[in-house]
Amino acid sequence: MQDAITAVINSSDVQGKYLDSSAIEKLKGYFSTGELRVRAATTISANAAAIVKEAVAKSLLYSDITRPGGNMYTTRRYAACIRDLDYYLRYATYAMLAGDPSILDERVLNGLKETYNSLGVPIGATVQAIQAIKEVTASLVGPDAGKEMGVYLDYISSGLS
Ligand SMILES: CCC1=C(C)/C(=C/C2=NC(=C\c3[nH]c(/C=C4\NC(=O)[C@H](C)[C@H]4CC)c(C)c3CCC(=O)O)/C(CCC(=O)O)=C2C)NC1=O
Repeated sequence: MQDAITAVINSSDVQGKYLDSSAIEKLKGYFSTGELRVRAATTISANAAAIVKEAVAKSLLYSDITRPGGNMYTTRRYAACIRDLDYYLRYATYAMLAGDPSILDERVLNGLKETYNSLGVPIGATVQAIQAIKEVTASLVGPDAGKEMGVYLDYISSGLS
């Protein structure tokens, strides 16, 4: 896993140089939003179950997916779906704190699309639910932190698509 600081240092190290002005700007941007990130992560973790529940209500409930024959039908599969959405929210929060998406590639997206395809989990509906999480989260943490969370929730969405 990488974060905004190691990303900047690694790329300077590869070139055998001290940090140049664009690297310094990246670090400044990261440090100046540090408090925002920590505050958003605290709010999200205190409200995670409610965020997922509201996102599911906005995107999946009362659709064919929750009826017999749908991939969320039966309590076991419904629970698996909620659990997956909770993973996406939690890992997006980690990535937002780190200011870097690499943890998403390593722990979430690796092999996920293949798993979903082999189990018949609908990717379009999953992406809709992730987009609903993005909206609900932004309304809770405010536009600046919401935008930052959006970067990582979009990263998961495009990794699945
Ligand atoms: C932390 C990283 C991580 C991820 C991301 C993860 C995902 C993941 N989701 C799974 C299943 C599943 N995922 C879903 C999800 C959904 N079905 C729908 O119709 C909805 C659109 C959607 C929710 C938004 C369902 C229903 C299953 C069970 C499918 C089945 O067994 O038939 C499985 C198969 C094994 C299992 O059932 O636990 C994995 C590995 N596991 C991990 O360890």
